[in-house]
Amino acid sequence: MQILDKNWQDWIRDNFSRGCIREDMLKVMIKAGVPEQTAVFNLTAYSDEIANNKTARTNSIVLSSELPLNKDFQQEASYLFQHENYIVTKDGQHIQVAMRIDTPDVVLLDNFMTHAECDELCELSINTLRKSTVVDDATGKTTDHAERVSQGTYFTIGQNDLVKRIEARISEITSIPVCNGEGLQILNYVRGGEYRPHFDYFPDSEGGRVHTAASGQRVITIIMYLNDVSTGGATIFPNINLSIYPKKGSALYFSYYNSLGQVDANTLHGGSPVIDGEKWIATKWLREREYR
Ligand code: PD2
Ligand code: ZN
Repeated sequence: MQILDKNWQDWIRDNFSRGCIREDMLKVMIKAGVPEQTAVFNLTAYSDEIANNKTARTNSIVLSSELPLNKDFQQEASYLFQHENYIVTKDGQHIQVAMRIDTPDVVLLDNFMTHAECDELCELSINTLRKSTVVDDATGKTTDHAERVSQGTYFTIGQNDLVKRIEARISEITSIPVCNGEGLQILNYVRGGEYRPHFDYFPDSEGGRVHTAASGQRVITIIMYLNDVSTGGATIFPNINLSIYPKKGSALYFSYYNSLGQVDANTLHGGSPVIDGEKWIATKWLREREYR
């Protein structure tokens, strides 16, 4: 993505410092001939820089620049959600942007999947559920752990028509190619089941590097809620006091990197215990590069 010249950088800085509205600045830039995505990229890079300076002062967000990334993906993904209240996908799904937070980058999408699609995904996975595991940070190996009480299974990329449709929808809204996705994971929590707070990106450790060597880091998570849960089972972000309650068909999107390639530790998240009923979700993790 093109970094604009010094005149434009000065113009962006001056206008932000005068309190101008980002959308108005975008219009002026487009009118002056700057391609829209370039304008969005440069405006976002500047506002992220300000946000980082602010957060460094308040110390409320832990940022680390040790895990460099291709930044363009995140820009394009955020761009879509900033400008639309509704998204109609190519396959005709009417998705509603129900909630967004900019830092960390979290978006709740209603009606991401139809109820029939949710039911079909559960039915297709019920016979292959196995006890879930976690990745050991030190060794990179998967192990059983009390941190994660659920059963799960994976679909391979494009395993069936439904999985292909969901993957295409995710790719369309994030602008990240289908091939960068890990296989769709299905999780089923029964009463008492939980997933204690964790990061979805891999740590910068020997164990973490085992997982990032081929395809790079995870950059985005999308959790799709496949049923309504009677009590409990919210996805929680403890650092920012955010709880998202499962709603059949909705999807929670969050990305972990800002435009400078810094990871946001406020994406720490977990699945709180299911108190009554059960909980079904599908999780998609997207990588920097093709997933191999
Ligand atoms: O079940 C959840 O809400 C949840 C919470 C945290 C799922 C995941 N993480 C995950 O699949 O990574
Ligand atoms: Zn997670």
